[in-house]
This record gives sequence, structure tokens and C-alpha cells, in this order.
Amino acid sequence: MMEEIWKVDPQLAEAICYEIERQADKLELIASENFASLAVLQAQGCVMTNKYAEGYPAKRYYGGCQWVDVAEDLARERAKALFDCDHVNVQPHSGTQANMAVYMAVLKPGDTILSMDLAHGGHLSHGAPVSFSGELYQVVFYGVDREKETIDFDQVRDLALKHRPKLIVVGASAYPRTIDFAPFREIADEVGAHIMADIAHIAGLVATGLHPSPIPYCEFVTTTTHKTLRGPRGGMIMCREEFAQVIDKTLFPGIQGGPLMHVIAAKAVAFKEALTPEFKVYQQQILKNARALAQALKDRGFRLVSGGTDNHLMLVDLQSKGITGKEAEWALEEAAITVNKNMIPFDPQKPFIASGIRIGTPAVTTRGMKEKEMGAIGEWIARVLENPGQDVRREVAKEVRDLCERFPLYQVLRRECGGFS
Ligand code: DSN
Repeated sequence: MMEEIWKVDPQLAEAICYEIERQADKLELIASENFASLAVLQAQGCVMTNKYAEGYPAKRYYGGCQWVDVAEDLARERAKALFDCDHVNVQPHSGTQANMAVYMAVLKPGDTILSMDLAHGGHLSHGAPVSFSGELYQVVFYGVDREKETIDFDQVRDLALKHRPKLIVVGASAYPRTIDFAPFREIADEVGAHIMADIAHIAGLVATGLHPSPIPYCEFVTTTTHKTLRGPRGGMIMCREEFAQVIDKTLFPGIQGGPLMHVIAAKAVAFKEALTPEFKVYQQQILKNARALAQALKDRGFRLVSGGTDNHLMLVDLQSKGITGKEAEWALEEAAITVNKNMIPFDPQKPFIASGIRIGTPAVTTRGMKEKEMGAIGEWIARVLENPGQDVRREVAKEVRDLCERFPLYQVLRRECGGFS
């Protein structure tokens, strides 16, 4: 695959090969990232990228769609089996597009949404003022309880009764605890609201029964396909049958044009992988690894938001260590450990500085790492964050590289790069 790129565009080939090296040689702890399989990558790089296929299987605006129809039907049927839902739309280009389609299907500009505050773990597309969602709709935010740092259902209910939202958005990009969907349903029913659950982060856990499913409680469920689900970068919407038509129409032609058929093909592959018993074992290991890493950090005196984790991620409050999230992200980057700075609930810092870092285990678990390696990683994180200066960072970077060599990644692709650097 790389041969042609080297011939046509060596500059880009070099960037791709460096990126392969970066992914293989560093510890990827960004909670929303993962390593797609070679089968997913191949499908995503296939000739289906050439095809225009506006519409849906068997109802397209272009001829020649018989084979892309097969891909989209496979993706839809497998997604339905995976999540046990009535209807699926696999065309959203991203999670934000999926959320936008749901909003536009059920809301008018100016309608009220009740969703989780970004600083408490929510997501930009759930109504942040800098997002279209914050601009088009009235948004009221709920958050976590100051003491327990878990969702404050009394607040959710009070706000719902006061503001009578049309849509309650459930779901987060930095929430380390199990989300209980049942109380949201009760509150939504009290005020006559629909619910959209955005399970982008926890989709793999939901698909394998390791996190409660929102499907019985919510009219709409959106997700991305590339986080714990380990597929290609993209989005997806699930909904109850009564909303199937309006969701499909709102997504196309409402907010998107031609679907990315190569990405949909890769979604089909990923969903097939996710239906295997091995995928459940992988998800179980993500959870075990997250618990082990959380424990290792706590043993080194780090405070975790809400005291720990039930899922694939944890939020580390760095305030007592005298370092900001931004500084920590950079120090760890120099030690070959990739994380992202993250706001913690009631954070006194601005988002670009932040008081915490978010750490997740999906990617390192894909490499085959287990609890023992999580212990070592916790130790390295502590050493780097407690000891400013290049020496420790250099030492840890070397130890990280040794570990990464024992858990190789994308060997075939690295061979194709053939010692370019
Ligand atoms: N940017 C993603 C994350 O890191 O959680 C959410 O879209």
C-alpha cells in the first residue's frame, strides 16, 4: 500500500511513516483513541471512496450502487445486532454530525436542551457556546455533585422541571463512572422530553454488555465508531422505529451530502469484529486495566475525580501536585506518554490550561498490555509529574520504548516504511 505513496508523494509518505512510528513507539493513553485493525484500515482505504451514493440502500440518487449497498446493509444489520436497536443510520461523518442530525430532527432553533456541562465531563456538541449546538438552542447544563463528583440527579430533575427541555442529552467525554439511564427516563417522562444518549466513549462497553445499554431508555442513541468500538473514524445514530424516517431525512439530505462509502465499509468490518467473543474479552481487559492504572496512581498519592473509575477512563486532579494539566501533558509527551489535559469539575483553570489530565486504557489494551504493565505506567506517570526536568523524562521515555517493543503494533505497516528515517 505504501509503495505508491512513496512514488507519488514522498513528503506525505514520510509523514505517514513517522505517524506509524509515533503510534508504535509511544504509550497512547488518550481515552478516545484506539488502534483499528488492519482489516478496518484496508476497508477504509478501498475503492468505495470513489462512489457517490446519496440516499440509502436500494434508494439511491446514483446508478452503480449495488456493491456499496452491500457494505451499508452489512454495517446497518451488524450494528443492529450489536446494540439490539430498531433502526441505525451509519452515514454520519462524525459524532458531532450524528448529534446535529438528532437535534435538527426534533428541535427548532431556540428550543431548550438540558445536557451535561463540558467542564463536568460533557461534550462540545452538547450545547457548548462555541458549538453550533450552543448557538442554535437554549442550553441548560447539569453537572456532578461537588462532593461525590457523580451526576447530580436532583439537579437534573430541578433543572428539567424549571426549564422544560424538549431534549435531554445524556453522555460524556470525560466521566469515569457508570451512567444510569433509568433516572433520566423518569425525569424526561415527567417533563415530556425526548432523550439522546451519546455513548461515543463507552460504545464498546455497551456493545458487550459491560455498561448498561441506553437503548431501552432513550429515543436516540448516537456514537462514534473509533473509540472503544475500535472501528474507523466516524459516527452513527440509533433510534426507535418511529423516528427512523425523520432521522434518515435529516442526516441526508438535511445536513450531509454523499456518504463516505469506504468508511461505511470499514464500519461494517469493525462491527463484525465487535460481534466476536474476543472483542468482549478485549473490553473486559480495558476495564481491568483502567482499574489497575487508577489504583497505581492512587497508590502514588494522586487524587482521581470521583475516587476512581468504572469504565475505560480516569480523570486525575493535579492540583495537589502543583502542576497544571497543560504542563503535565507536555511533560508526559516528552516521556513518550500521550495524554490530554482536561478540565475537572469546578475547575478554577481555563480549558486550555486545565487542572487535570484524562487517561484511558483502550489503546494500550489493544496492544495486549495487562494489569502488570498498568502498574509500570502508573509509576512512570508519577515519576515524570513529581520530578520536573529532562533527565527523568528521558529515562522514562527509554523504558516506555522498551515496553512498546515488547507489545508491537502495526509491524506490517512499519516494514512497508522500511527504515525510512
Ligand atoms: N474529542 C473526543 C474526545 O477526546 O473525547 C470527543 O469528541
